[in-house]
Amino acid sequence: FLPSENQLGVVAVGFSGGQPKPGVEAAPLALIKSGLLDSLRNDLEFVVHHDNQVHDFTEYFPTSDPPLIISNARVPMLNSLTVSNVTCAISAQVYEHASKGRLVLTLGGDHSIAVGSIAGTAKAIRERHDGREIAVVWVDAHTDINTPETSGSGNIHGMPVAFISGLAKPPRESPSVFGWIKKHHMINISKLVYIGLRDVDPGEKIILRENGIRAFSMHDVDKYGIGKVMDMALDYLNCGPGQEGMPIHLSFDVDALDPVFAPSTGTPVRGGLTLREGDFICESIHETGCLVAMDLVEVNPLLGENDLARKETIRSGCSLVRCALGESLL
Ligand code: 6HN
Ligand code: MN
Ligand code: MN
Ligand code: MN
Repeated sequence: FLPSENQLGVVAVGFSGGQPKPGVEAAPLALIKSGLLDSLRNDLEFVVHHDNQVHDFTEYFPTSDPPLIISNARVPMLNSLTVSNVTCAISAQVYEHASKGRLVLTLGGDHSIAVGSIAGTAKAIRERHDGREIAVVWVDAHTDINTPETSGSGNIHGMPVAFISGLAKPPRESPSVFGWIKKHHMINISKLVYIGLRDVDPGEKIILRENGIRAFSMHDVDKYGIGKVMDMALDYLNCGPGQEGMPIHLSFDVDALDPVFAPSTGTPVRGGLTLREGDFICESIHETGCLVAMDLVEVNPLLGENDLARKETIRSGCSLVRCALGESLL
Protein backbone atom coordinates (compact mmCIF):
# COMPACT_ATOMS: atom_id res chain seq x y z
CA PHE A 1 0.00 0.00 0.00
CA LEU A 2 3.00 2.29 0.15
CA PRO A 3 2.82 5.32 -2.16
CA SER A 4 5.15 5.33 -5.14
CA GLU A 5 8.56 6.72 -4.42
CA ASN A 6 8.50 10.51 -4.08
CA GLN A 7 5.31 11.21 -6.07
CA LEU A 8 3.30 13.82 -4.23
CA GLY A 9 -0.19 15.06 -5.13
CA VAL A 10 -1.17 18.42 -3.66
CA VAL A 11 -4.74 19.64 -3.22
CA ALA A 12 -4.94 23.28 -2.12
CA VAL A 13 -8.32 24.06 -0.61
CA GLY A 14 -9.23 27.69 0.08
CA PHE A 15 -12.39 26.94 2.01
CA SER A 16 -13.68 28.36 5.29
CA GLY A 17 -17.35 27.29 5.30
CA GLY A 18 -16.97 24.81 8.17
CA GLN A 19 -16.60 27.68 10.65
CA PRO A 20 -17.42 31.40 10.85
CA LYS A 21 -14.03 33.20 10.87
CA PRO A 22 -12.77 34.53 7.54
CA GLY A 23 -9.10 34.05 6.66
CA VAL A 24 -8.54 30.30 6.85
CA GLU A 25 -9.19 30.14 3.07
CA ALA A 26 -6.01 32.18 2.55
CA ALA A 27 -3.76 29.55 4.16
CA PRO A 28 -2.87 27.39 1.14
CA LEU A 29 -1.55 30.36 -0.81
CA ALA A 30 0.34 31.69 2.22
CA LEU A 31 1.95 28.28 2.81
CA ILE A 32 2.86 27.88 -0.85
CA LYS A 33 4.17 31.45 -1.14
CA SER A 34 6.39 30.90 1.86
CA GLY A 35 8.12 28.17 -0.16
CA LEU A 36 6.54 24.95 1.11
CA LEU A 37 6.18 23.18 -2.23
CA ASP A 38 9.57 24.42 -3.44
CA SER A 39 11.27 22.93 -0.41
CA LEU A 40 9.46 19.62 -0.96
CA ARG A 41 10.73 19.59 -4.55
CA ASN A 42 14.22 20.88 -3.96
CA ASP A 43 15.19 19.56 -0.53
CA LEU A 44 13.06 16.42 -0.25
CA GLU A 45 13.17 15.54 -3.96
CA PHE A 46 9.45 15.04 -4.43
CA VAL A 47 7.85 15.16 -7.83
CA VAL A 48 4.99 17.50 -6.98
CA HIS A 49 1.74 17.07 -8.89
CA HIS A 50 -0.30 20.20 -8.42
CA ASP A 51 -2.62 22.09 -10.74
CA ASN A 52 -1.22 25.36 -9.33
CA GLN A 53 -4.67 26.38 -8.23
CA VAL A 54 -6.10 27.15 -4.86
CA HIS A 55 -9.61 25.81 -5.19
CA ASP A 56 -12.37 27.75 -3.48
CA PHE A 57 -15.00 25.39 -4.96
CA THR A 58 -17.49 28.27 -5.16
CA GLU A 59 -19.06 26.53 -8.16
CA TYR A 60 -20.30 23.94 -5.66
CA PHE A 61 -22.01 26.48 -3.40
CA PRO A 62 -25.80 26.11 -3.62
CA THR A 63 -27.78 29.27 -4.38
CA SER A 64 -29.42 29.01 -0.99
CA ASP A 65 -28.03 27.21 2.06
CA PRO A 66 -30.05 28.26 5.10
CA PRO A 67 -29.19 27.00 8.60
CA LEU A 68 -30.48 23.42 8.78
CA ILE A 69 -32.81 22.81 11.68
CA ILE A 70 -32.48 19.25 12.95
CA SER A 71 -34.79 17.61 15.45
CA ASN A 72 -33.09 17.01 18.82
CA ALA A 73 -30.22 19.30 17.87
CA ARG A 74 -29.19 22.18 20.14
CA VAL A 75 -28.45 24.55 17.26
CA PRO A 76 -28.92 24.50 13.47
CA MET A 77 -26.21 23.05 11.26
CA LEU A 78 -24.44 25.82 9.32
CA ASN A 79 -23.53 25.81 5.60
CA SER A 80 -24.52 22.16 5.49
CA LEU A 81 -25.12 21.81 1.73
CA THR A 82 -22.06 23.90 0.87
CA VAL A 83 -19.72 21.87 3.06
CA SER A 84 -21.22 18.65 1.73
CA ASN A 85 -20.76 19.69 -1.92
CA VAL A 86 -17.25 21.03 -1.38
CA THR A 87 -16.03 17.97 0.52
CA CYS A 88 -17.46 15.74 -2.21
CA ALA A 89 -15.39 17.66 -4.78
CA ILE A 90 -12.28 17.44 -2.56
CA SER A 91 -12.71 13.70 -2.19
CA ALA A 92 -12.67 13.35 -5.99
CA GLN A 93 -9.43 15.35 -6.29
CA VAL A 94 -7.71 13.46 -3.49
CA TYR A 95 -8.91 10.16 -4.93
CA GLU A 96 -7.48 11.13 -8.31
CA HIS A 97 -3.98 11.51 -6.83
CA ALA A 98 -4.17 8.56 -4.43
CA SER A 99 -5.47 6.17 -7.06
CA LYS A 100 -2.26 6.81 -9.00
CA GLY A 101 -0.25 5.76 -5.97
CA ARG A 102 0.76 9.27 -4.97
CA LEU A 103 1.14 10.47 -1.43
CA VAL A 104 -1.50 13.19 -1.06
CA LEU A 105 -1.07 16.49 0.77
CA THR A 106 -4.25 18.52 1.33
CA LEU A 107 -3.73 22.10 2.46
CA GLY A 108 -6.76 23.64 4.19
CA GLY A 109 -8.91 25.40 4.81
CA ASP A 110 -10.83 24.59 7.96
CA HIS A 111 -11.03 21.05 9.31
CA SER A 112 -14.35 20.22 7.64
CA ILE A 113 -12.32 19.54 4.49
CA ALA A 114 -10.99 16.34 6.09
CA VAL A 115 -14.33 14.69 5.32
CA GLY A 116 -13.32 14.98 1.66
CA SER A 117 -9.63 14.17 1.94
CA ILE A 118 -10.18 11.10 4.12
CA ALA A 119 -13.04 9.86 1.94
CA GLY A 120 -10.85 10.13 -1.17
CA THR A 121 -7.92 8.38 0.50
CA ALA A 122 -10.05 5.59 1.97
CA LYS A 123 -11.71 4.86 -1.37
CA ALA A 124 -8.44 4.83 -3.34
CA ILE A 125 -6.64 2.56 -0.86
CA ARG A 126 -9.57 0.12 -0.78
CA GLU A 127 -9.57 -0.06 -4.57
CA ARG A 128 -5.83 -0.41 -5.02
CA HIS A 129 -5.28 -2.87 -2.21
CA ASP A 130 -8.13 -5.36 -2.07
CA GLY A 131 -10.41 -3.61 0.37
CA ARG A 132 -7.71 -2.53 2.82
CA GLU A 133 -8.80 -0.01 5.45
CA ILE A 134 -6.83 3.09 6.38
CA ALA A 135 -5.83 4.30 9.83
CA VAL A 136 -6.32 7.94 10.81
CA VAL A 137 -4.07 9.87 13.20
CA TRP A 138 -5.99 13.02 14.20
CA VAL A 139 -3.71 15.59 15.85
CA ASP A 140 -5.81 18.37 17.35
CA ALA A 141 -6.75 20.23 20.53
CA HIS A 142 -10.31 19.10 19.69
CA THR A 143 -11.90 15.77 18.75
CA ASP A 144 -14.11 17.18 15.94
CA ILE A 145 -16.51 14.30 16.54
CA ASN A 146 -19.71 16.21 17.33
CA THR A 147 -22.83 15.00 15.59
CA PRO A 148 -25.38 17.57 14.42
CA GLU A 149 -27.26 16.64 17.62
CA THR A 150 -24.40 17.12 20.11
CA SER A 151 -22.84 20.22 18.48
CA GLY A 152 -23.12 23.41 20.47
CA SER A 153 -21.94 25.60 17.58
CA GLY A 154 -23.43 24.13 14.41
CA ASN A 155 -19.99 24.51 12.80
CA ILE A 156 -19.14 21.50 10.68
CA HIS A 157 -15.39 21.75 11.35
CA GLY A 158 -16.36 20.31 14.76
CA MET A 159 -18.07 17.28 13.10
CA PRO A 160 -15.86 15.72 10.37
CA VAL A 161 -14.89 12.61 12.35
CA ALA A 162 -18.55 11.82 13.08
CA PHE A 163 -19.49 11.91 9.39
CA ILE A 164 -16.47 10.11 7.97
CA SER A 165 -16.82 7.27 10.48
CA GLY A 166 -20.57 6.89 9.96
CA LEU A 167 -21.32 7.84 13.59
CA ALA A 168 -23.37 10.69 12.12
CA LYS A 169 -25.69 9.92 9.20
CA PRO A 170 -27.04 12.32 6.58
CA PRO A 171 -29.75 14.21 8.46
CA ARG A 172 -33.34 13.11 7.82
CA GLU A 173 -34.28 16.76 7.33
CA SER A 174 -31.90 17.05 4.36
CA PRO A 175 -30.59 13.65 3.22
CA SER A 176 -28.41 15.14 0.49
CA VAL A 177 -26.17 16.63 3.19
CA PHE A 178 -23.25 14.16 3.12
CA GLY A 179 -25.50 11.78 1.20
CA TRP A 180 -22.54 11.25 -1.18
CA ILE A 181 -20.56 9.43 1.54
CA LYS A 182 -20.68 5.69 0.80
CA LYS A 183 -19.28 2.74 2.75
CA HIS A 184 -16.08 2.73 0.68
CA HIS A 185 -15.32 6.31 1.76
CA MET A 186 -15.64 5.62 5.47
CA ILE A 187 -13.13 4.82 8.18
CA ASN A 188 -13.34 2.30 10.95
CA ILE A 189 -13.52 4.15 14.26
CA SER A 190 -11.28 1.46 15.83
CA LYS A 191 -8.49 2.55 13.43
CA LEU A 192 -8.51 6.14 14.67
CA VAL A 193 -6.20 7.70 17.27
CA TYR A 194 -6.23 11.21 18.63
CA ILE A 195 -3.18 13.11 19.90
CA GLY A 196 -3.02 16.51 21.61
CA LEU A 197 -6.56 16.79 22.98
CA ARG A 198 -7.42 19.39 25.60
CA ASP A 199 -10.77 20.91 24.64
CA VAL A 200 -13.35 18.18 24.20
CA ASP A 201 -17.09 18.95 24.50
CA PRO A 202 -19.15 16.96 27.04
CA GLY A 203 -21.16 15.26 24.28
CA GLU A 204 -17.95 14.30 22.51
CA LYS A 205 -16.56 12.70 25.68
CA ILE A 206 -19.61 10.45 25.77
CA ILE A 207 -19.05 9.48 22.12
CA LEU A 208 -15.38 8.66 22.83
CA ARG A 209 -16.31 6.54 25.83
CA GLU A 210 -19.21 4.70 24.20
CA ASN A 211 -17.13 3.81 21.16
CA GLY A 212 -13.89 2.97 22.99
CA ILE A 213 -11.94 5.46 20.86
CA ARG A 214 -8.17 5.57 21.47
CA ALA A 215 -7.16 9.08 22.52
CA PHE A 216 -3.99 10.67 23.87
CA SER A 217 -4.70 14.00 25.54
CA MET A 218 -2.16 16.64 26.58
CA HIS A 219 -2.35 14.98 30.00
CA ASP A 220 -0.98 11.80 28.43
CA VAL A 221 1.72 13.75 26.57
CA ASP A 222 2.84 15.28 29.89
CA LYS A 223 2.61 11.99 31.76
CA TYR A 224 4.40 9.69 29.30
CA GLY A 225 6.30 12.09 27.05
CA ILE A 226 5.68 12.34 23.32
CA GLY A 227 8.06 9.46 22.53
CA LYS A 228 6.08 6.94 24.55
CA VAL A 229 2.76 8.35 23.31
CA MET A 230 3.84 7.77 19.70
CA ASP A 231 5.03 4.24 20.54
CA MET A 232 1.61 3.47 22.02
CA ALA A 233 -0.34 5.15 19.22
CA LEU A 234 1.57 3.42 16.42
CA ASP A 235 1.49 0.08 18.21
CA TYR A 236 -2.30 0.41 18.52
CA LEU A 237 -2.50 1.00 14.75
CA ASN A 238 -0.30 -2.03 14.07
CA CYS A 239 2.36 0.30 12.65
CA GLY A 240 5.02 -0.19 15.33
CA PRO A 241 8.42 -1.85 14.80
CA GLY A 242 8.01 -5.44 13.61
CA GLN A 243 4.26 -5.05 13.02
CA GLU A 244 2.57 -5.49 9.68
CA GLY A 245 1.62 -1.82 9.25
CA MET A 246 -1.42 -0.17 7.73
CA PRO A 247 -1.88 2.89 5.53
CA ILE A 248 -1.97 6.07 7.64
CA HIS A 249 -3.85 9.30 6.89
CA LEU A 250 -2.49 12.06 9.14
CA SER A 251 -4.93 14.92 9.76
CA PHE A 252 -3.04 17.71 11.51
CA ASP A 253 -4.96 20.68 12.92
CA VAL A 254 -2.41 23.40 13.63
CA ASP A 255 -4.33 24.27 16.84
CA ALA A 256 -2.88 21.08 18.35
CA LEU A 257 0.25 23.19 18.77
CA ASP A 258 0.39 25.62 21.66
CA PRO A 259 -0.69 29.15 20.63
CA VAL A 260 2.90 30.20 21.30
CA PHE A 261 3.88 28.32 18.13
CA ALA A 262 0.61 28.67 16.18
CA PRO A 263 -1.27 31.77 17.31
CA SER A 264 -3.00 32.39 13.97
CA THR A 265 -5.82 29.88 14.15
CA GLY A 266 -9.57 30.12 14.70
CA THR A 267 -9.99 28.16 17.94
CA PRO A 268 -6.69 28.38 19.88
CA VAL A 269 -6.43 26.55 23.21
CA ARG A 270 -3.61 27.09 25.69
CA GLY A 271 -1.48 24.23 26.96
CA GLY A 272 -0.73 22.55 23.66
CA LEU A 273 2.11 20.73 21.95
CA THR A 274 5.45 22.42 21.46
CA LEU A 275 6.52 22.72 17.83
CA ARG A 276 9.17 20.08 18.55
CA GLU A 277 6.49 17.68 19.84
CA GLY A 278 4.37 18.34 16.76
CA ASP A 279 7.34 17.75 14.49
CA PHE A 280 8.17 14.58 16.42
CA ILE A 281 4.66 13.21 15.81
CA CYS A 282 5.12 13.85 12.09
CA GLU A 283 8.62 12.35 12.03
CA SER A 284 7.45 9.23 13.86
CA ILE A 285 4.71 8.69 11.30
CA HIS A 286 7.16 9.27 8.47
CA GLU A 287 9.47 6.64 9.98
CA THR A 288 6.77 3.97 9.83
CA GLY A 289 6.78 4.26 6.04
CA CYS A 290 2.98 3.92 6.22
CA LEU A 291 1.96 7.52 5.47
CA VAL A 292 -0.36 7.76 2.46
CA ALA A 293 -1.97 11.18 3.01
CA MET A 294 -1.71 14.27 5.17
CA ASP A 295 -3.96 17.27 5.84
CA LEU A 296 -2.71 20.52 7.30
CA VAL A 297 -5.66 22.64 8.40
CA GLU A 298 -6.86 25.65 10.40
CA VAL A 299 -3.95 28.00 9.68
CA ASN A 300 -5.64 31.41 9.52
CA PRO A 301 -3.30 34.11 8.21
CA LEU A 302 -5.78 36.86 9.10
CA LEU A 303 -5.75 36.06 12.84
CA GLY A 304 -3.03 36.62 15.43
CA GLU A 305 -1.65 39.72 17.13
CA ASN A 306 0.71 40.89 14.44
CA ASP A 307 2.71 40.01 11.38
CA LEU A 308 5.24 38.02 13.35
CA ALA A 309 2.48 35.82 14.83
CA ARG A 310 1.18 35.07 11.36
CA LYS A 311 4.64 34.32 9.97
CA GLU A 312 5.39 32.00 12.89
CA THR A 313 2.17 30.06 12.38
CA ILE A 314 2.90 29.56 8.69
CA ARG A 315 6.46 28.54 9.51
CA SER A 316 5.17 26.00 12.04
CA GLY A 317 2.75 24.58 9.47
CA CYS A 318 5.51 24.20 6.90
CA SER A 319 7.73 22.50 9.46
CA LEU A 320 5.04 19.92 10.30
CA VAL A 321 4.54 19.03 6.64
CA ARG A 322 8.26 18.75 5.95
CA CYS A 323 8.76 16.51 8.98
CA ALA A 324 5.93 14.20 7.89
CA LEU A 325 7.49 13.98 4.45
CA GLY A 326 10.93 13.05 5.71
CA GLU A 327 12.84 16.27 6.34
CA SER A 328 14.62 15.09 9.47
CA LEU A 329 15.69 11.76 8.04
CA LEU A 330 19.44 11.34 8.26
N1 6HN B 1 -11.49 22.55 14.87
N2 6HN B 1 -15.91 21.49 19.66
C1 6HN B 1 -16.09 22.81 19.09
C2 6HN B 1 -17.25 22.79 18.10
O1 6HN B 1 -17.62 23.86 17.62
O2 6HN B 1 -17.79 21.73 17.83
C3 6HN B 1 -14.81 23.31 18.45
C4 6HN B 1 -14.41 22.63 17.19
C5 6HN B 1 -13.09 23.06 16.66
C6 6HN B 1 -12.83 22.43 15.34
O3 6HN B 1 -10.66 23.22 15.51
O4 6HN B 1 -11.15 21.94 13.81
MN1 MN C 1 -5.35 21.80 -6.71
MN1 MN D 1 -8.87 22.07 16.56
MN1 MN E 1 -9.76 20.24 14.06
